[in-house]
Amino acid sequence: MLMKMEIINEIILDLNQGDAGKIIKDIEKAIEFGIAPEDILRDGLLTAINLVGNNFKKNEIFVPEVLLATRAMNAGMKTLEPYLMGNKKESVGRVLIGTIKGDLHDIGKNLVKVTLEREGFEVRDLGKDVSEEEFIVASREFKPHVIGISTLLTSTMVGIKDVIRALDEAGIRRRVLVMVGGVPITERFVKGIGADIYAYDAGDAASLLKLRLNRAG
Ligand code: B1M
Repeated sequence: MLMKMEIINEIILDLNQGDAGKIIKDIEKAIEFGIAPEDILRDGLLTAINLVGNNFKKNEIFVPEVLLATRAMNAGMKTLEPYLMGNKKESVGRVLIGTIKGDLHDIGKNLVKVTLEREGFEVRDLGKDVSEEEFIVASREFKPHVIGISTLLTSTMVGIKDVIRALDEAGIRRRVLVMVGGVPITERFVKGIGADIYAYDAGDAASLLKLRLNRAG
């Protein structure tokens, strides 16, 4: 038990120090030790990035440190991804996902993507800073059942409304569900802009989509 906590604490430390090389080794060590990938994600990576977020808010660290931590987070997620994926199931629906125009935060969106894939969704990821035109072009090609939009900044929230308007004008809106998530998002905001689903986190996104698309777990 002590050993498990020691390895998890090492992972938290690696992320706080922005040590991408060491975090890969420590995650592999944790897997070898038999720690569940879900625990490594929740107790290690997510705990650590939340600590980084709090320190950033308190001005105890600044953008360069957050960027290093992000690099370590991405390296950690990449290492963990194959273990989180498990056995790929048959597609239960297509989801087009992206972070809204002007917003460069993508860790949460990436986590939603991995979680949905793990639950059997086919996901096309448009990345970050995605414009309404990019959502339209990709929707025409990929024909998603759901369009997922992420934002972490209050200043970019309004852009989601522009995507919904553009989808409407392109005649796509009535064929898709629009799911929105990210730190500043609320149920009320989602209703107000005419989106369909507010998902609090990645797990919530997967269960709500299964419910709405009527796909059994
Ligand atoms: Co920035 N940043 N950042 N940042 N950053 C926040 C968001 C902030 C809250 C920090 C703070 O002040 N406490 C603040 C926003 C304040 C606000 O708007 N009210 C902020 C700011 C101000 C900024 C800059 C403006 C800073 C500056 O330049 N002065 C700048 C903006 C750049 C831009 O986007 N144009 C900036 C830059 C950056 C970095 C580039 C350094 C880096 C991002 C790197 C990257 O993502 N590739 C960064 C980071 C890492 C953060 C914090 C510390 C961590 C975010 C994160 O990854 N969390 C963040 C502080 C915080 O959130 N507490 C902060 C972990 C992730 C797993 O959680 O993304 O919340 P999260 O995702 C969750 C849920 O929200 C949900 O599920 C996920 C988990 O299950 N979810 C969805 C997310 N998307 C979803 C979509 C869905 C469903 C659920 O469906 C489609």
